[in-house]
Amino acid sequence: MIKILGRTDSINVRKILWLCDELNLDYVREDWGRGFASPKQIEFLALNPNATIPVLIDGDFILWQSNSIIRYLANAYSGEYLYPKEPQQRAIIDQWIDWQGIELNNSWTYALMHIIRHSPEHQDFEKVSQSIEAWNAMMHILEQQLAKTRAYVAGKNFSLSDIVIGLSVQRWYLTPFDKPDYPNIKAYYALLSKREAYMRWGNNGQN
Ligand SMILES: N[C@@H](CCC(=O)N[C@@H](CS)C(=O)NCC(=O)O)C(=O)O
Repeated sequence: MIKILGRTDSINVRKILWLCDELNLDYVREDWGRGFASPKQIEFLALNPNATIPVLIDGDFILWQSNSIIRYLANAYSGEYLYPKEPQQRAIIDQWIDWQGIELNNSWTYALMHIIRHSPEHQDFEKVSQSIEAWNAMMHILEQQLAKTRAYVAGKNFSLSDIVIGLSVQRWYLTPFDKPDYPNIKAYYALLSKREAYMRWGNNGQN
């Protein structure tokens, strides 16, 4: 049985929950992280020395890093339609998954911590506006990509990259600041919203 450690209001946990629904996988989940059991406990650190959620436990196999976990689940549980083995198709999907985890995620951190989390360590207004500018610039890159595909991030088919980017689009819409009008992102959001699992874990009001 697959076990997922992490609270459901975490964007990185929801990547895994969404994928499990797409793959019809059964799992059990335990609440860990902010507001629940602390990932700094020794018991948790033995599973993930970073003290972050999510962690996946599959039998005696333990894995952390949300984007690695979704790749593993797609590989292990008949997810080839979401993560094709053909090298170039896979590389493009990986490119966008890594872009989400590195570039996009880094752009929003300061703004999110200020606007949504009200973090006392993120009160420098200059840095907030730089973060917003960087975040919108990243979303412009996504807008241009979606203008080319006219469907999903990596092409005409829904893939693993849409899980990480779809949740990120939801975060961008839900965080209040001035945003450019990006019609292709809007259409993408509407397209993803036709999926039951996105409505459950993505477009569900959670930032
Ligand atoms: N790159 C990591 C980031 C993990 C991460 O930062 N998780 C956040 C929640 S989204 C966390 O553990 N926060 C601390 C907490 O909830 O106690 C991943 O994708 O798994």
